[in-house]
Amino acid sequence: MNTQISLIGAPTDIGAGMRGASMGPEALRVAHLTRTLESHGLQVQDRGNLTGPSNPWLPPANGYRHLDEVVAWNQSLHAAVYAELQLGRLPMVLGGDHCLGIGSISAVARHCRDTGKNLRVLWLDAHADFNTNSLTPSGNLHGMPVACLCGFGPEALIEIGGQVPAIHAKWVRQIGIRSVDQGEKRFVHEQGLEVFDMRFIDEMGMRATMEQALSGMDDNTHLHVSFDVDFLDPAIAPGVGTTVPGGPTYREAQLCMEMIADTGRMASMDVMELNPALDERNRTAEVAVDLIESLFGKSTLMRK
Ligand SMILES: [Mn+2]
Repeated sequence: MNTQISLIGAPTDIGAGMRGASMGPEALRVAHLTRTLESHGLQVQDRGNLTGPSNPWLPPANGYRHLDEVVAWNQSLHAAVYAELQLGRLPMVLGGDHCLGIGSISAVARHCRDTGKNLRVLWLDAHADFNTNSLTPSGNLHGMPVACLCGFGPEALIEIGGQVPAIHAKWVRQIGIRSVDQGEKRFVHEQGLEVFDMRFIDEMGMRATMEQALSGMDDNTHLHVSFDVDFLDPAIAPGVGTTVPGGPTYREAQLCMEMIADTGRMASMDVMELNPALDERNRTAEVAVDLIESLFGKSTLMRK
């Protein structure tokens, strides 16, 4: 795996229904993200924070809230992630709300086109994030990034990566899903997204889930992990805007991350939706850093 990591802070809550995810990047730094990664021999460069429009906190227009501002943030993130990939580094986006997945993953997809790689996206989340402006109950764009990446959304967003759609639904594996809006559910089925929901994890276990989600990759696969912190059960991760009970436990989440690390193919990632305003003494940031550590190969098990 690439040991040259670039941290890119994207401090905004522009696509969220609650304020506070804009403080996520700093909370991850305060939880010793850099030092922790360095302790595993990784070379970390913290590129600091991107800047962009502030949150005007307006109601939706045409089913989208803050569309212009979401476009601006994602354009800037797209450029930053693409630049790091071109330098041969592993970009780690510190969100920020999950609308930023559009800029991040469209850049990864563009890099994969340049280099002839096959993209696999692991979407760890309580939500499918597959809404459109006609399906969404809220207009919050953090519920729409996967749909936008697959070509369903406003032009200004779906075109950021230079090709529409930026990715295909069949490249995506969603894990931990347990809250999907009615219309969104139908659309997920129509588009053939592969979803490993909590029912699946309950019945099959995290190990079989991850074996399936990670199957079919090879030397030419670029694996992107988009980690929405609300993937985790709120008992271990209360500091997110949209908690949904019944998520993976600490051990299940560790196993998930360790199995991703075992593939050695992760080449870019996002950490999204951490909301320090709702956290308790930064404990959710600390759990997130702990899990990121496992993503980079820290094993709790005594293995040779
Ligand atoms: Mn999400």
